[in-house]
Amino acid sequence: MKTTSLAGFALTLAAAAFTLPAHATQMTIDGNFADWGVANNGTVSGWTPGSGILFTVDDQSNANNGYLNPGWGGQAYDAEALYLTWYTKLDGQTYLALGLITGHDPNTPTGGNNYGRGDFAIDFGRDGSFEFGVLTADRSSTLRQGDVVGTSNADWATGLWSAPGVYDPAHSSYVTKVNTGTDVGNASLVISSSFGNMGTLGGSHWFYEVEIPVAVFGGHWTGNSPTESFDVQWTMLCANDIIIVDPIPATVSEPASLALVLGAAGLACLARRRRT
Ligand SMILES: [Ca+2]
Ligand SMILES: [Ca+2]
Ligand SMILES: [Ca+2]
Ligand SMILES: [Ca+2]
Repeated sequence: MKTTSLAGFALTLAAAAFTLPAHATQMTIDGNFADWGVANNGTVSGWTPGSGILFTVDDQSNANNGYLNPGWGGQAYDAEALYLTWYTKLDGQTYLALGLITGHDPNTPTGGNNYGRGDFAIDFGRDGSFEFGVLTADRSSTLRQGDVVGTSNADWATGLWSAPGVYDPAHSSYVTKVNTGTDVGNASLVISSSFGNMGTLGGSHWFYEVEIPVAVFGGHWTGNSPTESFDVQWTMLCANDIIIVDPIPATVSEPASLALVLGAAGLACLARRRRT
């Protein structure tokens, strides 16, 4: 979901590296984001990760009656930043790593007007159909935190909104957590304790750090690289705010020669046009 930026309340940075380096930095899955190049130093630039990491930043606050997108809730339901990279380890296995910063307390119970944390949702082909979920909590007796689950959209719970600002839980298509599906493997997942001083808008924050062996993706990923474009998104169980990392097609499928011809400026134009 591309967030509309309203001056004075929302800070939106949407940026992506155009290529991942041949040897992207390997992450340590420990709940610490220093290895991503991210810093809670009270500045806007603290959100920006190291080179070779794809990312979206959408830091909001309680301003504007706490409107996020597509719902409300302010800082307590703010999905703030999502980071993505992949790398091949010495064991020859390639891993997809995700980093999420949110103002949503992972321990928020679901009940009354409160909604707990959701799962990471992966859409290969960027066609609105989510092929995999990475579970951030136990969802059934067999689908447990850290599991990677093969899904269709019918396997997912959905949020409270049918469109931005439209409360209609019966018709929401915003996927939130995995109810059912096929356990295809295990990710590493660590959720940090709370921290402050992230960006300039204040509030408490938490960091989710995830590493997924890409072998679980089957034909969607061959060797060191994905075979098709994909999106990763995260939200909480109400889907008040949704954050998406959207690797542009050039990142994963454009021939190197074409990328060289177009250059960074050309790719930026493609990215803008696709988002309109
Ligand atoms: Ca780390
Ligand atoms: Ca946000
Ligand atoms: Ca925020
Ligand atoms: Ca798909």
